Amino acid sequence: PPGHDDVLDAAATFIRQFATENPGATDPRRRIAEVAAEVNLHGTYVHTPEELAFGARAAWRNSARCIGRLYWNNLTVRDLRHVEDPDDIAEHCFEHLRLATNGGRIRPVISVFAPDRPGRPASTLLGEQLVRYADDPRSTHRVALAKELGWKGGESPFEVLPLMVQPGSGRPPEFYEIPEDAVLEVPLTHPHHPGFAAMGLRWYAVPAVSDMSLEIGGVIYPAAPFNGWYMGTEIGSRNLGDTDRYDCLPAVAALFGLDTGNDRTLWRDRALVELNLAVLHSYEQAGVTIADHHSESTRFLAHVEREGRRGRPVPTDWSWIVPPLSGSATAVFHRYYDPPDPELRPAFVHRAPA
Ligand code: HEM
Ligand code: NRG
Repeated sequence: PPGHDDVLDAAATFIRQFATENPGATDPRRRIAEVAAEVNLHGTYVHTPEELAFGARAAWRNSARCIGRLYWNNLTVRDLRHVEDPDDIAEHCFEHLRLATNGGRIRPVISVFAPDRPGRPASTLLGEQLVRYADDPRSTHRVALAKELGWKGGESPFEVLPLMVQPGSGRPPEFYEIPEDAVLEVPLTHPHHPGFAAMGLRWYAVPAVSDMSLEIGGVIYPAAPFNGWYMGTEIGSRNLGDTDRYDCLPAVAALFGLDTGNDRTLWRDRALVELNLAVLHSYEQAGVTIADHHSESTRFLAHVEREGRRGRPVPTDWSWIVPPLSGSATAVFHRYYDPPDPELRPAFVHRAPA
């Protein structure tokens, strides 16, 4: 755990940044003195609600792998720092999903639960996202854990895993079935091929990442699930297309009668386009927000320009930003970016999987 000096350094840096970007904030020297007194007594300090909201938005802005950062300042921040009990955490996560789903008009939301404190680690969420499917090869460990805890399920395709909460006390995890009304899903259809629906593919509306800690000014919030909306390629290229995920390209190629006998017929490439088209079409038909990779690329470059005008760098990881379909046909491909800085804070930081 970070010592007093580390916490104080990180806190002072953050308080100064907060003051620079929020005209009308308390004099940073006074606030830093206040924080120092708190840290000397308790080894940590409490952010004001304004500091917390700014810190969460700045962490998004600093996420070098995120193409969606144009809207970093439009993040609904739920201040749930008083919530520590696993049952209550689960209930608030369900409410997070309902708020974020918003009937299909997805809203970017983060729920910030109790932070770590010296000698008192906070509760955490187990698993990559609030919503995940049991038959997704990425879920193997979590399915095993859920079954160990007594979960009966995981038999049918696209079954939603229960939410699992690891109490800070170190007691065994608890699991909670996610209520149906908290999970909006979209069955996939194709705009020109009526046979596509029979493949029985579907995906959920809200990608809510739950395996990253939010770090602000020396305070660690290990339970801070966040979401925006999907970019279609995340589902169409990676989740459904990757061979170690749902591996759907052969089935899509068969449906469209592509010659899969030879790599050079580009059947994988053509199947990817059809699958991605089906994803965008289906979400749009269902009234669920989704971005296509061309528009999202253009928006990202607008973000880079705007931040440049404000004198701020935009740390960016090219290999994550360029979409996994038609990379060179998108605007983000053709340039270099400010390098990512792993030390930069506020930030979302990956927690080791349980
Ligand atoms: C990563 C899009 C909102 C934080 C990504 C990725 C995409 C993306 C395509 C790459 C994911 C992958 O390849 O697996 C978007 C879109 C958003 C959005 C379209 C719509 C508003 C947000 C929000 C936050 C966020 C609200 C946090 C408050 C991140 C982080 C990563 C990421 C931390 C890296 C995840 C990792 O390392 O695994 N985003 N994002 N994004 N995004 Fe966003
Ligand atoms: N690729 C993952 C989700 C990662 C984050 N993507 C977002 N985040 N769009 C997947 O489930 O496909 N977000 O906060 O909107």
